[in-house]
Amino acid sequence: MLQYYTAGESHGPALVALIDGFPAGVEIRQSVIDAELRRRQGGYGRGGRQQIEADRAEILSGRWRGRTIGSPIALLIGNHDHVIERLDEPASPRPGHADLAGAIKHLGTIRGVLERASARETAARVAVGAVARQLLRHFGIDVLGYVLQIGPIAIPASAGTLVEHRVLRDRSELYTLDPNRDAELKTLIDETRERGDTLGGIVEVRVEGAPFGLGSHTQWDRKLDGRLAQAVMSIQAMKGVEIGLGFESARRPGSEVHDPIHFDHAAASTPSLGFVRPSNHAGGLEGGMTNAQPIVLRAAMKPISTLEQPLPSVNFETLQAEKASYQRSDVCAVPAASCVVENVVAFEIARALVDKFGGDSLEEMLERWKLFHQLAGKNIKR
Ligand code: EPS
Repeated sequence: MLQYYTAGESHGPALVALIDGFPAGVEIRQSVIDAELRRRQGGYGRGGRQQIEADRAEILSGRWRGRTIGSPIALLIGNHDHVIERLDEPASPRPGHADLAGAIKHLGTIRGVLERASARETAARVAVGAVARQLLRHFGIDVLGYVLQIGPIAIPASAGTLVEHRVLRDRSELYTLDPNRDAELKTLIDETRERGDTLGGIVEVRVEGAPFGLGSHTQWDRKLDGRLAQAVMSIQAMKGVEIGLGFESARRPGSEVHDPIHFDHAAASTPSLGFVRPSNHAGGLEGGMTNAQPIVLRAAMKPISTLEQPLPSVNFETLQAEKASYQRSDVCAVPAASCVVENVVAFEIARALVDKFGGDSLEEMLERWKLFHQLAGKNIKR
């Protein structure tokens, strides 16, 4: 099974990720990982920390002559702001952060919790996803994340291919699909900063090229929609995840929710095997499995909980009312979150791909991929 863990504190020496179960024979380029890490650090609205860091991932193991060898892949991202031993204990927990619940849970300190709860950890998750997508590309699977909303301003996704949308996204400082509206969003972020406040938003991720049958209908923990929701919800500051029509599907009758099934002989040799759908309200997942349509997932991010104009809290020693602690933070990290969600989704797709076509090597996976499509084609003509 493909899996990963991360370790590291926000102001410790480094973040570390360990990927296990990755097939052999996949070319892994550090430049691909570093490009994703750079993108995560960017986006208008970031705070002072990103001026200090220049994230890059060192590949410590699992690769020989540029290709994976089937052994665990260890990644190391150094922290320039390695000052943990000089940092004090914050006086009061921040509403919305892990501070209060974590310090009580561990019979410990706020510092001991916030260092690990910090969204700095998402750098390690992005690096892991950037390794996973280097496997996905061999199967023609592409993943793109972008911002749909910041605070009250929605920037809807227009029609277009993933390639077209990537060009637009990369032209926007807010990672939306409409760079012409950047000025409006930047004004919103600037005004919010002046008030000492923060902003959340909604991001969307689209996956194209996934075949039929990733995930499973047979057991709760193998359903891919469930796995995606868990993986995305676990990202710092996420408060909602929806797939396809999501919550809107609860408001419509079945006839306006479910995607009709047609057959087009001309598409029989594509991953859809000829089963075309005029709509994709299911967001590419039916019964916990991919249905060869694009996977569409949205995530809602709450505003960053470290406020320059802090909310009421309680001093942890005196138990007297006191404003929450503030050092520095981002005003809006929604663009960065779109990069994190994109890479977290990429990893879950790679994991489901290894579950279905798994083997010890890329070569073996590719053979099984081909065989599955041959057999599935034959099976429908039974
Ligand atoms: C982050 C690094 C952190 C925060 C932010 C994300 O750095 P520092 O705490 O040194 O400013 O900027 O973390 C949070 C939003 C949070 O709530 O902890 C990063 O690298 O993404």
